[in-house]
Formats: sequence, C-alpha cells, structure tokens
Amino acid sequence: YALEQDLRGALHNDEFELRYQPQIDAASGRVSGAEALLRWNNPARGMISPALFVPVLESAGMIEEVGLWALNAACREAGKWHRLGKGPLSVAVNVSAHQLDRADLQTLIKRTLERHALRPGMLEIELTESAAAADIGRAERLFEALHGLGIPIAIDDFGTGFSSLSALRALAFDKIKIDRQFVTEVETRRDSQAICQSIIALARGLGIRVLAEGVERQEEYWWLRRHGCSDFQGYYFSPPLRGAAFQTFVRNHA
Ligand code: G
Ligand code: G
Ligand code: MN
Ligand code: NA
Repeated sequence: YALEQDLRGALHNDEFELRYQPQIDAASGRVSGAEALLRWNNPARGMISPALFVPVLESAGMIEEVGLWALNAACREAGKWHRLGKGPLSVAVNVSAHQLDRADLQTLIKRTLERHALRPGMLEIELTESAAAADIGRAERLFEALHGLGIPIAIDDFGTGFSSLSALRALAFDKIKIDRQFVTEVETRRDSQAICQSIIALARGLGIRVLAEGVERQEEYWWLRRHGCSDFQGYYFSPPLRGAAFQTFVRNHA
C-alpha cells in the first residue's frame, strides 16, 4: 500500500535519520553512551515514528537493508565520540527479529565495526525479548558469535516478551532493559515495584547491568537507583537527539 511504496524510495532518497538518546551510568553520573533510534523524515508525511514504519519494513522485506543502514550510520557517528574526551561512549543499535534470518549478520556487523575503526565493546546490539523468544536457536547462535567478537548484547523491552526462564538461560547477554511501562510511576505503584525489584535481582544474580527505559521523572529515577538499577535512559535526562546535539549534551554533562 501507499506507506510501503513511499518506504521503497526512502533509503535511496536519504530520508532515514538517526537520533541518539543518552544513557546515564548511575554510579558515575556520567553519560555512558546512547541508543540510536531510527526516524523517517518524508517530505510529504513529515517525521514518522519507527513504531509505525518498522513493522511495514519488516513485512515488506526491507528491514534488513534499512537495519544495515542504521548500523553503519550509528557506528560512523560513534567513531567521532572519542574526540569528546569524556571517556568511552558506546552506541546501542536495535536489531529486528527479521534480521536474524541472515546467517551472516555477525559478519556484516564485524565489517561495519572495522570500516569505522570502532572497538567491538563500543557497539551494543539490542534485541527485544520477544524477538529472542521467537527463535531461541537463532538468537543463541547470534549471541555466541557476537560474544566471540566482543560485542555486548542488551535484551530490550524486558518483561513484555513471554520468554521462559529456561529460554533466557540458554542465552548469554550483558544487559536487561526494563520496559518503560514498569518504570512509569514506579515510586507509587506496588505492582511495578515488585516487577522492577525482581528484574533488578535477576540482573544482579546474572552479574549483568540493568537499564531503566522511559524515565521521565526524578522520583522514578531515585526509586530505581535506590533499588539497584545501574543505568538509565529517558526524557528526564534527555530526549533522543541529533548527532551534533548529543555531542553537545555530552560536553555539558558532568
Ligand atoms: O524512538 P521511538 O520510541 O519512536 O521508537 C519506537 C520503536 O522503534 C522502539 O521500540 C524502537 O526499539 C524501535 N526502533 C527504533 N529504531 C530502530 C531501528 O533502527 N531498528 C529497529 N528494528 N527498531 C527500531
Ligand atoms: O527500542 P525502544 O522501544 O526501547 O525505544 C524507546 C522509545 O521510547 C523511543 O522511541 C524513544 O523515543 C521513546 N522514549 C525514550 N524516552 C522516553 C521517555 O522518557 N518517555 C516516553 N514516553 N518515551 C520515551
Ligand atoms: Mn531499544
Ligand atoms: Na525498549
């Protein structure tokens, strides 16, 4: 249909952009990096959210190509960040379940790192819990390959994906991202508190980091920090920014 037609020309017409949302390490209070978030800026339609067009890219078989474009653009940008002199800054890139279909995904990722002379530890691959659960075998192979290359993995939208604990145990990953719905008003909601506490305990037991997404208020930040959450992202700190604005944010941040 029409959206799909417009998307077919988008890559060629250079209509995709990336925004970078800062991530904060609570222990140091410093910016540890950013999540790269895709935007589609179409002359007729305006700026469109990936929540609307990523599913279309997936069903139309275009996510692979656009996903690689995003990976390359994010790595190119992150390659500039060492010049800020604020310590290492990593970039997190979202990978769709459909991209797992390609057996050589890890090779493409490795080549992209080399192209931009980026150390493997400076890239992080985000896969949603539901994408990992949909094909545990494929996720397991990808995660092993990425670990072999030294690239960290984050499980996105954690708590929304119907994955079993045995499925999770089969996977080796480095970070859990607590879904925004459990973060909103966590300081007053007993149900969200119970869920966040158990996710944080799980991460600690596994010896991995745990990031709260969609933090909008100081109360949410304080509650989660007090209960052991290690990393933060959300409008309370910053919305997703253009590359240049992210660099300014890092320069001005403690
Ligand atoms: O930034 P925003 O909240 O509009 O993003 C909406 C959704 O789109 C999020 O769930 C996010 O994970 C997803 N998304 C953003 N960028 C990418 C991308 O580069 N690739 C894929 N597959 N999903 C993305
Ligand atoms: O990949 P993921 O689904 O986690 O993407 C996060 C999405 O949530 C992005 O589209 C981003 O723009 C959006 N987002 C980031 N911070 C906040 C926030 O504090 N509040 C809300 N409502 N949305 C946020
Ligand atoms: Mn994400
Ligand atoms: Na998420």
